[in-house]
Amino acid sequence: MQYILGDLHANIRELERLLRQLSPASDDTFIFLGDYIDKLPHTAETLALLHALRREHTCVFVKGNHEFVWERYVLSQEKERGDFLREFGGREALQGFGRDVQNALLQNDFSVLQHALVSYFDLMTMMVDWHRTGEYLALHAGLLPEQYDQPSPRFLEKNFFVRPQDIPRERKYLNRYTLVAGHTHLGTEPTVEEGYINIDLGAGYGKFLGALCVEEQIVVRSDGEKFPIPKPEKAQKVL
Ligand SMILES: [Mn+2]
Repeated sequence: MQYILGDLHANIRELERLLRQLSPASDDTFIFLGDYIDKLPHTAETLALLHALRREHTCVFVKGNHEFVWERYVLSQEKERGDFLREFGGREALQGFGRDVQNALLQNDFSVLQHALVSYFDLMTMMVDWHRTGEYLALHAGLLPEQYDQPSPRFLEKNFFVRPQDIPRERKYLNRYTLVAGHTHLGTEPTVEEGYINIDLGAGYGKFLGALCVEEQIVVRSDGEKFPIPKPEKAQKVL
């Protein structure tokens, strides 16, 4: 089986609950949709679990906007990126790291942050912008209209931030693939449209984590609830 998992935001409790629901076999694949940390404080434990999972399973780590920003901030030393992290959960992410590391985010001390978050930046070296599997294109947020017919879209910053209302959700990528995205928490049940499925079930807000099972066309929520993805209605054949 292949499972596409929504935004984690360090919600290790829901990740562990969901893994218990899935009870994965060793040849199962996990495709994560990004935003691994920030908002909740369990950074180190979450990253350790992700590294453990990738040793036992094939894992695909899609990059989220939080990874995009942390990378630009710490590795490219773009100081102005710190504002986003301080506002959207970076301070919570560093709660378990002690005062010096927490201050490093206030003072743009990149070497301290790079050292503290080494397992995060290790994971980032494996990340991809998007991943195609079955009839799905897994990505963090969305495509831009001009990318819908590009076989290998090159992501821009906007791809990691785009909101559902700005996505042509009835349109399929390459006329074939439905986008599977997170990034915007729309509700505690998946949102399913012709060309767009959202599985951010709110783990970053203390709610649920969801996994779309590619083969079974079902979303499993971390509390065990299951949501079948309705098959697209076939066009009526005119006799
Ligand atoms: Mn996001």
